[in-house]
Amino acid sequence: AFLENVVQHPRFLNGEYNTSFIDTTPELFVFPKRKDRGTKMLSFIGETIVNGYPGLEKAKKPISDKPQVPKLKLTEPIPDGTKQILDREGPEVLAKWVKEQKDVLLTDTTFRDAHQSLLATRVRTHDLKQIAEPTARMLPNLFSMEMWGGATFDVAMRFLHEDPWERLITLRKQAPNVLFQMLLRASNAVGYKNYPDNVIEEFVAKSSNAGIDVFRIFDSLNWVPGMTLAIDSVRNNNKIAEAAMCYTGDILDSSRPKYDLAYYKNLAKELEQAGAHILGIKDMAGLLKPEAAYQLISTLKETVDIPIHLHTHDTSGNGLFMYAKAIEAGVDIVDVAVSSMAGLTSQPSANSLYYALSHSERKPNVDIKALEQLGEFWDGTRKYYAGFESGMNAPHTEVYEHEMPGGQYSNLQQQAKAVGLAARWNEVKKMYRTVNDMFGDVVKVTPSSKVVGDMALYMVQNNLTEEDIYNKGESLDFPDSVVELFEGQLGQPYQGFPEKLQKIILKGRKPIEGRPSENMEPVDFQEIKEKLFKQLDRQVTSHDMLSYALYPKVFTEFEAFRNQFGDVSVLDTLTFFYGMRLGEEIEVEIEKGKTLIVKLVSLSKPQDDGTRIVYFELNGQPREVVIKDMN
Ligand code: 3PY
Ligand code: ZN
Repeated sequence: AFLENVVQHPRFLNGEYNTSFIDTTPELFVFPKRKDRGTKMLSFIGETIVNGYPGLEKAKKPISDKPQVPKLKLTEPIPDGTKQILDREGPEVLAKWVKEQKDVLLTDTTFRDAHQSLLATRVRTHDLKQIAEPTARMLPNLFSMEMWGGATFDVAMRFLHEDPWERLITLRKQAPNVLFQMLLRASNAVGYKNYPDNVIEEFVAKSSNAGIDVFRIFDSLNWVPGMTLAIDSVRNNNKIAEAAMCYTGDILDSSRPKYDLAYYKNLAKELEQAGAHILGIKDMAGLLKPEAAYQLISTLKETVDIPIHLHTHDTSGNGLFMYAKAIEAGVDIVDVAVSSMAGLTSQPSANSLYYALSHSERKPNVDIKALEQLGEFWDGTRKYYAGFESGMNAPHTEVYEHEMPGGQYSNLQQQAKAVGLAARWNEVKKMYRTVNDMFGDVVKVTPSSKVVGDMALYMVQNNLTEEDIYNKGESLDFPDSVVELFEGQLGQPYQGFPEKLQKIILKGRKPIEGRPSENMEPVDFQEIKEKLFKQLDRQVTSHDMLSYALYPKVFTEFEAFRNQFGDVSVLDTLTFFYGMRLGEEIEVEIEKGKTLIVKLVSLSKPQDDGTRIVYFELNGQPREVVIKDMN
């Protein structure tokens, strides 16, 4: 067992050991306890049957056909792609290669932003891994697949009870040919606040090891000093630093000159100088209009030497028209999603773009039949997640007014519901814009967008108008996130904070002006390791340490959950969300070659103590679990 621990240890596998490895790695001597995976799993299924999945309306388990996975010859080698260029030649050569391509290149966001924006980030690894290899085989000419980052890290642990690192490693094995891309919130990593510098460095290093090749780095206030450390870290790992500027406002609206063409031109130059291999334009709300896109891209192509990668959300319905103009102006790469996961708050459809550009010089090199087959798979898979749909079912031009990012719309709606403001959602949206203007017209993207949302909810909930804030702000208790923003804890907005409001919000506290992380102690990973080792009573990996450093509470709860229910990522998605029907039998592959057969036999009425007994058969043997009925 000791030897087994050694050879399976992540540090051993990563080659990060030296002669003191055995001495300094106490977890090698911890041998796994016999755990009854079957019982843990039945407890989880029983819990879901009795109490439902938190956040989903309790409903009968839907009957659904298995989504069609395209049939492919899996014995043939997976064709080489951009990943091989990077690995062989490095990021500079890759960037040069991108610029030389005549056809527009594509990033497929289906595995990340598309479901973050349409389905509250809830798509599980179980489904992603059905289609990762087919995607790699069928779309080997993609520039990249966006896999990770943004909200996936947090949501994976918090709601899906699965390890985001395991997801990345699993998918990487299945798609070895296309660059994997992630969204990195610069000094906020994959969280909502600034972290110490060594957390960012360590996070980038380990994400690179685990499979990320392209890091799209942005700062939620477009503040370059907040981005340089992340850019440097990516470069140090020989990966691709895509430094992104977040697009807000409208460069062609002369009544709103703050974010004009000159602003983006300067920013682009600064990012190139800061070491970007690629310039990203992150149109997180989908505000970039077609003619503005043409002018922006034409100007930037003359301003910087690095390739330009454009990201948008199709909320307004103008996404493809905008892309057409950007492509005409020479943009190198655009973000799209597979048809059935595209449109509305997600990215424009790859399939539609293919047809829109047929007979054009820049037609993407992509197999439309493959896209259609992948679309079929996703059409079926999306149905599993119907409970997380936002209800938006037509293009939504209001976005030009409220400017809410695609990924925030349904989230803020949920937040509003949770505080009893469901019926006042329209007011919240209007207030969101009012708050933007009060804050001095700020860039709104995670986490700054969350602050604007928090303030809007706060004002609607307390029936406060803009005047109220100025007149009686002294006596108001503002949300923490708002105070922190005005303190400079997320960095500095372009042209500074509005002074009058800042005074009201800070109530005499002094704001900081430098990088928030400058004054932070580095995280002591050794200390975390020892702490977790005691707490978890198992091997602690560098991934565990990072998850903890970023999300201590979420990680701790995730571990407690896993202790109680085991690894629930092995369950199929409908069972995970809805439990089982009476008499139903399912197969669960708990590890390669080891399958459990679970049958739900019956369910007792609530007993005097409020519990119910759920009767199963596990591999033909009767088993029961007792679950407290919370309804
Ligand atoms: C995120 O940071 O999660 C985003 O997707 C921002 O648009
Ligand atoms: Zn996005």
